[in-house]
Amino acid sequence: MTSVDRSAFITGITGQDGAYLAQLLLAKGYKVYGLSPRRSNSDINLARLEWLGIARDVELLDGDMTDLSSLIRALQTANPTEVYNLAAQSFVKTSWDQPLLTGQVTGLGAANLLEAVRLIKPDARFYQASTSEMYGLIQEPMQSETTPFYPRSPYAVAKLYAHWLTVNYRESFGLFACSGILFNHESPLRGLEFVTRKVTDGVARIKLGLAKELRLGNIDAKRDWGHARDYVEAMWLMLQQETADDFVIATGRTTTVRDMCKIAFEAAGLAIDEHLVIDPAFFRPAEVEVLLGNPSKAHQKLGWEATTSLETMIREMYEADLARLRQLNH
Ligand code: NAP
Ligand code: F7E
Repeated sequence: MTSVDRSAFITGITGQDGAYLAQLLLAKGYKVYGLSPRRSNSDINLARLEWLGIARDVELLDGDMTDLSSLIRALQTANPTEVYNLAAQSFVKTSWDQPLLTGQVTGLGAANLLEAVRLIKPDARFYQASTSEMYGLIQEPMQSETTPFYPRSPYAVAKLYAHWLTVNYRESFGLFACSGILFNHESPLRGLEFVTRKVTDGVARIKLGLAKELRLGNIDAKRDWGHARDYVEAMWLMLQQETADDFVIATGRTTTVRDMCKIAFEAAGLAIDEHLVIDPAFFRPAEVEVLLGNPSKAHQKLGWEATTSLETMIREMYEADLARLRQLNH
């Protein structure tokens, strides 16, 4: 198949991963379609695609993960060779406040899309955005594809449903359906509510005299953080294999929120103790205390490994926030 024959349909194309994945696939010569749910502020919604300079290079198709008929129509129009399901209500804390919406978009939304693929384009290769949150209350110190799951939030429960449904459609209907169990990955395009971006944006504000303090919740939590640009490459690699399979994508290093913060404060030349405030409002009803992924299978079978250190990534995010805030406040 030549590159011009290859086309991709991405749900969640306006999100962090969707934007980087669209950029990667365009560079490989794909025709890229994206699902676009109705929003009142479509200009703001395209901000990530604009930031990467590709907003005009992708074709957006109206539709919503909760509306099966819209997914069927979008697939009929796109007729893609690859389908990437990245759409979700993806903020864990919100999932306790909106558990039903999270279930409908993040869980049943994946069922809608799998059904649409099965009906309209069963030979398309399918990628499901699964998550390390499914390990939750960890059952092994280092989590791999064989580690049992123990979800700790409505988000993780919804993702577990979508994960097993992906496996089930592969086994039941022979779909080329893969699940990438991705550990946390970040970038300057990360939503402001997630902890890394909240920290780099907050530190940049303090540096510019726009804020005095940074308020966080559980800074003892540990995460295995990588860069989104590296992780979308793994999504694509999974769909290029001879057989469909599931893969853990991680760095193999875990760091506390506190130590991640220190990197950002050091980049700004600021003293963390003078600005960091612990605020119980940011604690969660149930916490995932520690995550550490084992990416050996992805390394062996996909030839994939993370290339960006946490230090490099946090500095990149801090510099991007500093530049953005300087421009906004000029
Ligand atoms: P994100 O920035 O929150 O993007 C989520 C995307 O889903 C947005 O484009 C959003 O559209 C779209 N969406 C939300 N509700 C929708 C609906 N009802 N119908 C259609 N689209 C809808 O998430 P991300 O960080 O890029 O993550 C991508 C995927 O990977 C998500 O499924 C996430 O759960 C999963 N994941 C992420 C990580 C991570 O560390 N980033 C790790 C593991 C798995 P709007 O912009 O219009 O709201
Ligand atoms: O929290 C702690 C918080 O919101 C990380 C999503 O992409 O990755 C993400 O989920 C940790 C948690 O990401 C604050 O309690 C402390 O322990 O950045 P986060 P997450 O919950 O790990 C997974 C893999 C996904 O799949 C999700 O979609 O940081 N933390 N203080 C805080 N977190 C936030 N957001 N804000 C704080 O003030």
